[in-house]
Amino acid sequence: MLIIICHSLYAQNVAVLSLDGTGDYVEIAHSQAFDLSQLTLECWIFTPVTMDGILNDQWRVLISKSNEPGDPSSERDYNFYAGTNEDVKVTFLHLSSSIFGPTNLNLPTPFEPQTWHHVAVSVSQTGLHRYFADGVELGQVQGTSGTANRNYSLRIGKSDNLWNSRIDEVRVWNVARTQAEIQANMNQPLTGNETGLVAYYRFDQLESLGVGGDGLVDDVRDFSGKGNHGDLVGDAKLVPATDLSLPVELSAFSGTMTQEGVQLHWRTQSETHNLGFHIYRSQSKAGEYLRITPIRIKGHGTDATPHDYSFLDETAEVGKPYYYYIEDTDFSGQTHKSHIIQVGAPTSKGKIVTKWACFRK
Ligand SMILES: [Ca+2]
Ligand SMILES: [Ca+2]
Repeated sequence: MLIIICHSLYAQNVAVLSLDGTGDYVEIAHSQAFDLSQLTLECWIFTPVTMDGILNDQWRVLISKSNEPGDPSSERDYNFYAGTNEDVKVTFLHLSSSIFGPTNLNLPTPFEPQTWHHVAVSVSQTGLHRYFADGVELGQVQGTSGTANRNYSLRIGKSDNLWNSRIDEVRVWNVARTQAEIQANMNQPLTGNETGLVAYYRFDQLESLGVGGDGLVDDVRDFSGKGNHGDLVGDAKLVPATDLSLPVELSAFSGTMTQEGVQLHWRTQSETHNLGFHIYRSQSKAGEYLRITPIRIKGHGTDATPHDYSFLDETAEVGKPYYYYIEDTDFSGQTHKSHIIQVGAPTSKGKIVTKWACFRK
């Protein structure tokens, strides 16, 4: 039986970068390490809840290396965007580049506002663009080959528009990473010694590293060891990874099909005013989801220590695929949904495969 339990970054994560969309970003001086002929850009994003401060058809930049907005011609080594629609769902990922050519790909399922997701784009030496969302490849687009060679700063959260939400674990690589490589470490911190890593920002604490010449404790360390430290600009700040105004931080959610039904397990990293949980199930990812818990599974109120929970879905039939999410309710009655996991049907060899999804709610 194959069971993969996804442990999110939460276990080690202290803080994340928070940007309000009105002049906040992180500035990293140009370095030759950023003159790339192939690359991978990746980060975790907490999808925005409003459209405030957003220009240019709701394309929001996550990581950029380009000239200033308003300069006569748009010179972009590589700008990685998340695209949103009017519902403030993230619907596509986009790389705008004067070097590698602009490409974008749609998400099959848009990201809901105020949910954490991992996003990545890679460009190979031949200009092949690959996009990934939560470790799943969205597709490939052929661009052009070339080498980024301008001296513009690398910026997190700013180019011709600004990201107005949280972002974490920003990584820049000088290689086109594969899906397997992205999946292997998207949910855990890097050591910093990984081959091809040229910049890595954890945003867990501010330091005084002399960046920007301001002498302030407003610098973010580059954990790649390449010395590409960054400087906070504007109101950019670090906020606790736990401060998301949600009652529960879920660090694992998995399901296993057994002869007795589907055994669900989840772990909370901390809870705040948490009344408890209901489980919803569907036979297709798009729904309709129906509640399967007859009574609410009691939470632990407010508690900063992890708790494990389980529920056996006895009505699930062996061999059928099922989709589940957890809904938690706080003391004020507000509810929040987790992401969806799929619990699969037996394979031809008779083994049971469990797929998982993970998140940092
Ligand atoms: Ca962090
Ligand atoms: Ca500084």
